[in-house]
Amino acid sequence: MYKRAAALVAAGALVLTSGAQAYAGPAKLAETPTADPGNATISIDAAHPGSRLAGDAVGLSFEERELGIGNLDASKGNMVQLFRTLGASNVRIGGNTLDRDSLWVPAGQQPPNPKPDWVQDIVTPNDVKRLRGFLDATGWKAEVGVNVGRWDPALGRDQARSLQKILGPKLNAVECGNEPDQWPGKGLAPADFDYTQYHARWAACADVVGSSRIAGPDTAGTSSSWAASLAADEGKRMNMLTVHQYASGPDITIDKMLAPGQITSQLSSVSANLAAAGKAGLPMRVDEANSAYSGGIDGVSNVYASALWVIDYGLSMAQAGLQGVNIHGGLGVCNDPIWNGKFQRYTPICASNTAYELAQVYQVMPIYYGIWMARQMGPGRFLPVTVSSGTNISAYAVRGDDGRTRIALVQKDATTNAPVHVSLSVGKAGGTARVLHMTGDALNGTATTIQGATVDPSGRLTPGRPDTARVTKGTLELDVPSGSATIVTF
Ligand code: BDP
Repeated sequence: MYKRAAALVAAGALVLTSGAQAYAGPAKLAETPTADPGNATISIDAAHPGSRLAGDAVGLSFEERELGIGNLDASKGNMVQLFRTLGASNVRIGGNTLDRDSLWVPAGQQPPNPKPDWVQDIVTPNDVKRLRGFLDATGWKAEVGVNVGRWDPALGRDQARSLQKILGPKLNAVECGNEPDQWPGKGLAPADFDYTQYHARWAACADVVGSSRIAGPDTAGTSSSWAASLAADEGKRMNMLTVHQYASGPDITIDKMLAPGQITSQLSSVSANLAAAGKAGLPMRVDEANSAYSGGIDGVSNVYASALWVIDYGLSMAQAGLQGVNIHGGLGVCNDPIWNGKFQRYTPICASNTAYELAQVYQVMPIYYGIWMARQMGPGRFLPVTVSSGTNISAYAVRGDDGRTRIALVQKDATTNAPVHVSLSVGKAGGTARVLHMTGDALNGTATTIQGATVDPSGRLTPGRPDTARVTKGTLELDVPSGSATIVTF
């Protein structure tokens, strides 16, 4: 049991009045008295809307490889519907397979014969056309990478131009390479590769992109200073600052992932980048994120607990001033290695067997439901929230652009604990609220439902009828299951 809901109090303290530059570092925890276990007192300050929750705040991220092997195809399977179910957002295509494995082959040219040893995937303008069809069908927009790790000026130019020409208004930005801070370890740069050398390579890519629709640097770590340096040096040629962040490495556990300090430490580790983005006038995304790098961890990344984590993560990052986060995944058979023997435990979407993988008929993992819940909160502006509870609960409030107020409660204790009684002061005298619950059988189980419903084979999610709760004298009283997420809308 937690002495106090640190993340919650922190969430309240972190509420910002303007964009990215406002986040000044980890919030100091307010000294709220410890409340009784099993209760939470939460109040919303409806009079002081703060930072913006963008409509596309929680998006997805996939590997370049998916283009090369023909995935994200609107003419097949149920992926279009799975994207529509989440609602139009931002998808980023890149990852290790961009620079390390993928060779761009321009229209009308043949792949070299024999192929260079490193080539695992060939990507052509036809693959980008397929992506355009997919974006048109889903209403999503994309950031897509150019191979800069293995820079070839002629191919780089053709790849950048093709992305712009084919994707047109569906292209948010071109990304010049993936995780350049790790290129030496992948044989893509000399051991002494530093920011100056990286900057020269980035500039060669930016020159051929020739527009200011560039996102970067997509550094692997948030601790690298390259993002801040690039924002300062090249902010005018960019339209987004991007870094990657995984909650942890192989040592992740459910307890660690859901501990109140987890979100505060993830927030503090992007704070320098966020400040640099703000200074350069750039929006910022963590455009590749998930619970644990190296494909995630079995029993943590692929279970219900990850759905609770992602709601907290996505909303807290947005509240701190990020435009959004992109949850990374790979489109193989669920829990099987998909390439280079690598597992994708963290992927939101995967296939139940090889036949379905080839037909592009997918199922969803628990984290998908968490993304769906977070997506219900926007677009709008965050409202300050204060929380006092003896349980591990966090809360976010948003005044929607549609005029409604939405409150997300993320209760992160074991599902076997007693329900938590929440008294919610909403700053509004009366009325009826709609209440939507995401529940699971166990934090370490896979069962996840929203108002009793799961995603059906066509990719649709039709939650059961929402519960209702009355606001009486400005307060709404409700019980939330332990280990659940709730969205209250009024
Ligand atoms: C990142 C890569 C991505 C990997 C991921 C991981 O960009 O391709 O799949 O790590 O380790 O560094 O899971």
